[in-house]
Amino acid sequence: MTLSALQDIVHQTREARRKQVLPKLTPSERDTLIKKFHPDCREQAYRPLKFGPNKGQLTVRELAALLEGDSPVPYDLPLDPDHTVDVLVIGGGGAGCAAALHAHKAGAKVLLATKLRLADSNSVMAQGGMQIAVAPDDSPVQHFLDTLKGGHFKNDRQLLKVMVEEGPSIAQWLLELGVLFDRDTDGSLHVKKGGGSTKPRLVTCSDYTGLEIMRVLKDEVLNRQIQLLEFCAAVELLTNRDGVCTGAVLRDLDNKRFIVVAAKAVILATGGIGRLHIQGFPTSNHYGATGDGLALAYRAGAPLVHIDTFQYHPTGAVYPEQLVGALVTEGIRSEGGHLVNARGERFVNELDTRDVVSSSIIRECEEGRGIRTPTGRMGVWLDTPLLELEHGAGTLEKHFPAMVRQYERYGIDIRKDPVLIYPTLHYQNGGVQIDVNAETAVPNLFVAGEASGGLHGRNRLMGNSLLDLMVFGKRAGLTAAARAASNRQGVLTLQHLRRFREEAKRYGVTEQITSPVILPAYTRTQDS
Ligand code: MEZ
Repeated sequence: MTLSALQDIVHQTREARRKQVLPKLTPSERDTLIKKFHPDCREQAYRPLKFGPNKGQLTVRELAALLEGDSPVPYDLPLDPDHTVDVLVIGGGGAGCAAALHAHKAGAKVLLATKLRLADSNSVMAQGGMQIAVAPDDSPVQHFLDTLKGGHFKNDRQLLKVMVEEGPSIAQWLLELGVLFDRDTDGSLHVKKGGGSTKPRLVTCSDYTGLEIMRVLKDEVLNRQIQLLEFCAAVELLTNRDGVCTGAVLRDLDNKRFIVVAAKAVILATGGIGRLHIQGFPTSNHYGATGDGLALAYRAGAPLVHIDTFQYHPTGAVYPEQLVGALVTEGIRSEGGHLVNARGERFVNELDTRDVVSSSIIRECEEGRGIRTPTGRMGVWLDTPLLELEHGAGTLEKHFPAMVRQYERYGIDIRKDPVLIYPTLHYQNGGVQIDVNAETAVPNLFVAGEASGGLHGRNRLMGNSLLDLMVFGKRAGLTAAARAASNRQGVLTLQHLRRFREEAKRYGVTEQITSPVILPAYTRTQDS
């Protein structure tokens, strides 16, 4: 059957579906669904870590290999610093920029190193908004409760309290810097409702919220002339003899040489892990999302949390082939878009939490109610034309201009035809354990943004990531600057690496990958 013949069922069933009210799943139905169909629950995808701070804990095989991998840095590398700074920020996305800006404003000498270009990150690709309790009938307490429920009550409550309480001041900061959030006709910030939330709480910039925020933050980093090293990937941390972080070794990707940075505090803001393609999943993440900071922190002795849970965003594009894995924002479902199976039926409350919605889509496909794409993948429909019917012609162009264009390039008009989607690897729910100031168990080593863990529990709510990285980027930047002001530069050693290598040997781990991997294998040329 042609794609357009398959699409007919969506058009034919639209009117009837509009009237339908879907019953809510009970907590036990939700649990059963997740256990049966969520990729986190596939036992064969996991193995225990053989050594290191999380020894014995289960994680996916791809992450286990990364964490147990060996450093590319030789133990006898001369450690004469090429740069000496107060605060070294590693990562040029939202968390890295926020950290660098706040540390710099507090008076620290800051170096921001990033393995691609400034702003090449998942932050720039965030589409559907940022959760902040700014609406008059909303509150940080309500935001706290929604997030806790969404995270299956496994969230670190101290981190969560800080995030929701500081949200409104972050919105104010971004507005002052010049971020153009969407407004209602009375001038107040427009808010949208995301999955798992009881109130509309997403502040947005159409469907390119992250791009707009990063436009401003990137500009700010450049305008303040913060020292910047692009195409320099962090490959190892440096510590003193007591295990305190004292700097990092970078790899200059252009000149293929190591760069040694001495720093009184280091902030890892290296983002996510999607490009490890856990369980073979396509990803919505940018090419640099290879979990580098996790490996570095682990080798230096920092424990990770929630390393067995990942977020598969329900609506990744699954057709056309060029878009496979790309994010189709939850904003479409926030505005009423239906998920529809091959029989023309809705099968889940589209605004349930992502783990529930993704599990339902996988169930439909595994139980024979999915649609085979022309390139042989499975998916279900997202009824985008419904938004034109519900909210008026022009809605998609007005609220989702990026998506309209993204599909137009491949001859698909989402105003007229539904699109095929399937869950895509989107986010690591866990990461390096931090305290409320974003500091890890390794003194003077901070982690902010997606590389950190605990805040989101076992399932992040839409829009909480952009807020997370602003709040903890700021806290990391300010605390690191204060630490730098009161500390001397510590000696640079690779002793933690020697210990790590000895431990690997003791536990018989000899077949190690080189870690971090820096870029996915399919992007590497022979000489890189
Ligand atoms: O926070 C997210 O992951 C997000 C806003 C994604 C989206 O669907 O747009």
